[in-house]
Amino acid sequence: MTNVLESGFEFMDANNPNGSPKIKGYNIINGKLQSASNGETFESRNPALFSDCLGEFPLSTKDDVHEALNAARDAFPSWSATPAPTRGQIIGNMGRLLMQYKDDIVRVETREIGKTLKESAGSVQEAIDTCLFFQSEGRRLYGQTVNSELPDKELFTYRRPLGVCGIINACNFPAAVPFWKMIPAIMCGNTCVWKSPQDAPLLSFMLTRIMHESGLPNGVINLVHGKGSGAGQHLVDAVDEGLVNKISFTGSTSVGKMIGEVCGRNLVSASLELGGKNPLVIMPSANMENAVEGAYWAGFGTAGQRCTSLGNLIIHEDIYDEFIEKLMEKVESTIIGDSMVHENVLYGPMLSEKYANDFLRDLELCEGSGARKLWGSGRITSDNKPKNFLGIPEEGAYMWPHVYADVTEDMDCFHEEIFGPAITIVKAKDFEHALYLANASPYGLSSAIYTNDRLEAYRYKTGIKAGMTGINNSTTGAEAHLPFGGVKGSGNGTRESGIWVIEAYSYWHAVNDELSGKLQLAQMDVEEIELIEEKVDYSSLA
Ligand code: UN1
Repeated sequence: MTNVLESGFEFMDANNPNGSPKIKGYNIINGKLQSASNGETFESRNPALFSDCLGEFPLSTKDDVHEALNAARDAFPSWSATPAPTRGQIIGNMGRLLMQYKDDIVRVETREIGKTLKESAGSVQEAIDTCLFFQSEGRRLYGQTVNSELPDKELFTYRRPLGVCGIINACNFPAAVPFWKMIPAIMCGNTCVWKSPQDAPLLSFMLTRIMHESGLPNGVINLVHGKGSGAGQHLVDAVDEGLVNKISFTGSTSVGKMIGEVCGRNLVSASLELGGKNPLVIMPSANMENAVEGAYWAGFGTAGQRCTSLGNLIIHEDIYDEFIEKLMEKVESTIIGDSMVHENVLYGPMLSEKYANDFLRDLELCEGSGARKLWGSGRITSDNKPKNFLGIPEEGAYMWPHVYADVTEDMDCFHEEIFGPAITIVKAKDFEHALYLANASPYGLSSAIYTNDRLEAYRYKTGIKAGMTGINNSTTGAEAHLPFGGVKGSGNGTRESGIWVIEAYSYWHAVNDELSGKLQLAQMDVEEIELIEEKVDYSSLA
């Protein structure tokens, strides 16, 4: 078994277009490159160009996951005893290396999941920002000194790590989201087993290698590749076996609920960042051009594949037709294609063929709902393509942008998340109705309103049930130092990012130090102070 830093990348024979490389990828367990115990592999393919195979990766077995968990457990005592500022220094090194390799990481992200280069750069920057933020949190992992009710006694609080964390993320932000999880986890002194997203194993392999280059000791982060229903499930099952102290998951609400149940019955902490049907309200006082731009980006940027992407576009009836007309001009001229080849593309392919199939299935909710379809025709093919599609559609998994108007609350497509380029438009009678509609889906992740009425903006932010709200902004675009997460069907109330995420990866330890040399009983040995009540008439002063 080779140490991760002792070898370069292993390239395989490939018939890739333009001679792009195909690599043999490995799990990284205790700093060693490892294949699956049964030798099985899966491929990672470029969704913009299926003929481009990025590499083969281990289809990890239960034994592999257990080996990774054991490595994380063995590494825990010495990592958690490493001073937090030193852990922070290693995290700072990670940020600096990400900056150094940023261009390459960005290109791999675009090649592996098809996001535009600009958006991949955003995702990598979010990972960098996270490292830079938590670098100095290592010097601030404060506890408190607390007064005791007894003399000659001191009380303290300390943040303690939880232990071994299982990390499972979706592939749409393959640099930002795992860093949102693992950076605070290791900053607090935990160790991790990371199940990489099945559709982004190369990027995950690259990032784990960079983490080791930063000076991270072996076993602190262990990477296993594979399927959600394979390695991912084995990692969750290990909670029942007492091998995991924390699961952090970003993905669908149904899988999140299953993980929450397993963690709940074992009293194991779970961070669950799940789906959204994010509402965006447009009021008549809004700056129309700005609002159209925000709605268009929220709906179709990233091909609608963010958990914060626009779901229900809720438009006040006075501007309904005008707004839709302006929006449709943009939608109809959307530039779609492979961002590695073409410039000014708004969005590329779906993240993978699986996401393409799931999207087409979800679209049926809209198709059969009675909503008025304004635009969109499923999968893009040579015979069925929008005017600004660039390239050969059959080479990848490309979708039309879809717009459904006159959606009402009784339709399934009002309530269900559609992960892809599709928005559902709802008409609101007035502000109260718009707010009601914004709260009527089962989710509560992101939300937004365009208005120039300050009272409306205030009422929206106080009345909406959501973890995040944009005022005169789109539903997407969280920053690395603000709390990220949702309520209702969007999560279990835990947060990622900023100082708030530290709660999710540490527990509070209260320590009391009795210096008096005797047993003093709290509550019982506390000196009681008598009330001295004088018969004074204060009303005579009034
Ligand atoms: C996600 O889709 O899981 O706020 C994360 C945003 C991004 C992160 C999205 N910064 O849209």
